[in-house]
Amino acid sequence: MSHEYFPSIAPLSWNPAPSSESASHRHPRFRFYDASEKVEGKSMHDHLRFAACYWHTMRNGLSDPFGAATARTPWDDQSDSIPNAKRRAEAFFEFLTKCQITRWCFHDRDLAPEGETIAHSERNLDELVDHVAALQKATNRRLLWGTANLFSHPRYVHGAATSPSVDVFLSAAAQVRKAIEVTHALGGEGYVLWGGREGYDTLLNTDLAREREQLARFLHLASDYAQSIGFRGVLLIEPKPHEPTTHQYDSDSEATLNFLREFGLFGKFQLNLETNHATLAGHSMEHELTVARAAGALGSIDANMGTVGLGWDTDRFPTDVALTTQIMLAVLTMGGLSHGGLNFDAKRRRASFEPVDLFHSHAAGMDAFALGLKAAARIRADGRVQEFVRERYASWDAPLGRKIRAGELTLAQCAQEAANSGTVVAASGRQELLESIVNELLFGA
Ligand code: XLS
Ligand code: NI
Ligand code: NI
Repeated sequence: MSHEYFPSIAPLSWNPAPSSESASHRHPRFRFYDASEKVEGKSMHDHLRFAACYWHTMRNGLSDPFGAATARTPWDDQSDSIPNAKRRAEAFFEFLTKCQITRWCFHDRDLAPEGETIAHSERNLDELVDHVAALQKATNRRLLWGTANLFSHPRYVHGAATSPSVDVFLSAAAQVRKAIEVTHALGGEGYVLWGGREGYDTLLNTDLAREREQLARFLHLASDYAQSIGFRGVLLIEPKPHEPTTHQYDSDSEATLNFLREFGLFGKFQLNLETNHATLAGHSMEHELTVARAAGALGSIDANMGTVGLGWDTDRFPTDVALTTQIMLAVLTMGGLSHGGLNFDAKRRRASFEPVDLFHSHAAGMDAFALGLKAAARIRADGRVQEFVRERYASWDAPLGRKIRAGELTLAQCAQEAANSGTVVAASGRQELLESIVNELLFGA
């Protein structure tokens, strides 16, 4: 890379000293993320497995439904040309390197412009894939996951796999076949399917049962294809309850896992969970993570957060330490993200439009996760919360509880035991005390 795209930005480093620079002059840096620092015997870098996404970082002009794009992107002439697409990729890999982000994610159409025909689109993509393969190698970055954009083009207006028209299903199949192939070629650790328009707006025009079957067929085809080309990465589904459709079929962890079970897909796919999708579904992120973990299906995380009071996917950078603590607690409890990562599926606010804000925003998210990781490790080392949970269920580990769990008692025998044991005494759940212990471990020191 001869040309420098962010000449005024020095590579970010860890500098824990409080800054005397005013916020308007401050250079991006990390106050809490020290890639090499060990937590529970493993480096922060290896715990957190950060990734940046190509779509928000390079392709989001920050327009909103009421106003035009504001992002300043001097490297981008806004054309659909291949040279412009290549420049963007070069700027992106410089950004990743300076920001100490080792991994990245993309949609096929973020990277290369769609052509007139499928063959033309594939040629465009191949040209860009060759280019980013060289950039990956030169900068020592890795692909966390790839995906296909099956929601922007007007042909997908009624859905992709769940379209009422076979020809749309076929277009989507062509796109996913190619996207899996290039993800494999780039050494991707995973491949994501987010059902952007796999849902409906009104049942007056929709055969729901048929559409769910179509989606299942599509997922079988994708999984079979990935196998057939020797793709060893993990296939991931990203639940979201709505937006853009009113009802999306893979609405949350539980619904998606049940969908997989119903159609013989369980075990073939894991979940990629996104905080703002969890909250749109009316859940906390820790609920979604825990449901997936209980099924052994937590694959990867799209790290962002919503905005209280705004009922849409605002994709803010995750700067809330209470949130990052809960996420890292789930990750540590699981024993780490083996093939997944923390992908910043996040965008700067429309008013943070300078190139340097790309660095500030990612650094803010990385620092929040560094703090969350350490806080989660403190909660685990302290042990009071986990001990409380263990004790709360202790009767299930005593002989009678074990027998019931093993299916050795009938309902009538349970009733007899109840009669023998007399009055039931309930114990307090102590929620507020536990919340206070967590606060003590977050902020006490
Ligand atoms: C949109 C989704 C999308 C997926 C990839 O809400 O989060 O960005 O992560 O298609
Ligand atoms: Ni996402
Ligand atoms: Ni999203």
